[in-house]
Amino acid sequence: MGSAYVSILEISPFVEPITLPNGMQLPPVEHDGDGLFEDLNGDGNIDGQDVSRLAQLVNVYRRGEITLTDAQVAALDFNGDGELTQADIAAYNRMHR
Ligand SMILES: [Ca+2]
Ligand SMILES: [Ca+2]
Ligand SMILES: [Ca+2]
Repeated sequence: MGSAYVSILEISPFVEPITLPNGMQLPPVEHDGDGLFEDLNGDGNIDGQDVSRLAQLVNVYRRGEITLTDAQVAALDFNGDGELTQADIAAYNRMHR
């Protein structure tokens, strides 16, 4: 597990943070080694702030205001359907609340 976790960090799709249209920067961080980047603001805690950041990010992404790479979408695809949608916010809430 240790080496797998390191390799996930090495290929982080968020080497460059995502910049939202309002100027907020999101540097999502993998928190538990499952390949999903649940610490959206990268502060080391999983809490309500991350849920609201995820909701903001999904909203601007769905409106076409930001673009994400396939690897970034995969890292935030909390329900595993291959897309980043409102359903991932619900899935995130089920996983982390
Ligand atoms: Ca994770
Ligand atoms: Ca956080
Ligand atoms: Ca999804």
